[in-house]
Amino acid sequence: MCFSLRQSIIDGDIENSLKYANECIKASMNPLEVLNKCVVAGVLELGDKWIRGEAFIADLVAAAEAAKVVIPILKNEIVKRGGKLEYVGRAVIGTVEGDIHDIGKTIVATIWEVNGIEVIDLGVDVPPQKFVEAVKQYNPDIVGMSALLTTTMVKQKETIEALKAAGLRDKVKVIVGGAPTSAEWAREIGADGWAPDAISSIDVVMKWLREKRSAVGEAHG
Ligand code: B1M
Repeated sequence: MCFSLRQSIIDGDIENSLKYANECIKASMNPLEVLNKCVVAGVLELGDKWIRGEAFIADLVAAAEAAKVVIPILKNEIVKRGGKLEYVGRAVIGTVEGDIHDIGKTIVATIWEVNGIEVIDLGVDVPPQKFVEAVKQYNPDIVGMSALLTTTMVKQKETIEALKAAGLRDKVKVIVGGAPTSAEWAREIGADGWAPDAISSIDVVMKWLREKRSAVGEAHG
C-alpha cells in the first residue's frame, strides 16, 4: 500500500494518491510514517530522477500537488489519534521570497498544528515585509521561515533584519529551516533556533512556548 501511494505521488496521480492514503489509514498504518515513508519518499525519489535527467520539472510540480492533497488527510488522522486540538501558542510560517518550495514548510506547519500550535501559513515567496506585517497583525509567539535554495537563504537574514527595523524582533522567537540551512547559519543570522526536520522543530518551539508560559506564570504568581 505504501509502495502504491509512493508510486502515485511519483506519477502525480491525485486520485490514486487519495485512494491509497485512505487505504493506509483504513489499514491502521501510522499516519506520520505514511507521510515520511510513502509521501515524502516519493517526492525525493522523483527529485533524484530529475537530477539524473530522468524526469521533468512538470513531473515534480505534479508530485508536489499530489503530496499536498494527501497531507491534510494524514494530518486529520494524526489529530484523531491524539494530536492536540487546544492551542498552546501561535506561529506565522512561510517560505521566503524568491522560493516556491513548500512541501517541507507545509509538513512543518502540519506537525506544529497537530501539536497544538495555531499556524498562520503565509505560503511561498514571502517577502520580509510580509512577515513583518503578519507579526503586527497576528502577534505570534513564533516566526518560522523555510528556504530550499542557497540563493534564497539570505532572505531569512533579511527578514530578521526587517523585524529588527520594525522593532518587533524581541516579541517573537525565530526558527529557520530548509535543506541548505544549518545550525551555524541560524546562529550567524541571529535566528533563535534551527531544526533539520519537522519532528525536531517541535522540540525547539515547544521549549520556547513552555519557557514563555512559565515566565508569564512567575510574573502573575
Ligand atoms: Co527544486 N530544487 N527547484 N523544485 N527541488 C531542490 C531544492 C534542489 C536541491 C534540487 C537539486 O538540484 N539537487 C535545487 C536547489 C539547489 C540549491 O540551491 N542548493 C533545486 C532547484 C535548483 C530548483 C529550481 C531553481 C530549478 C529550476 O527551475 N531550474 C526551481 C526553483 C524555483 C523557486 O523556488 N524559485 C525549483 C523548482 C522546484 C519545483 C517547483 C519543481 C518543486 C517544488 C514544488 C513544491 O514544493 N510545491 C521542486 C522540488 C520538489 C525539489 C526537490 C526535488 C524536493 C524538495 C522537497 O519537497 N523535499 C529538491 C531536491 C531535494 O530536496 N532532494 C529540490 C521534501 C521536503 C519534505 O523536504 O523541503 O527539505 P524539505 O523540508 C524538510 C527539512 O528541510 C525541514 O523539515 C522538512 C520536513 O522534514 N524544513 C524545516 C524545511 N523547512 C523548515 C522550516 C523549519 C524547520 C525545518 O522551521 C521554520
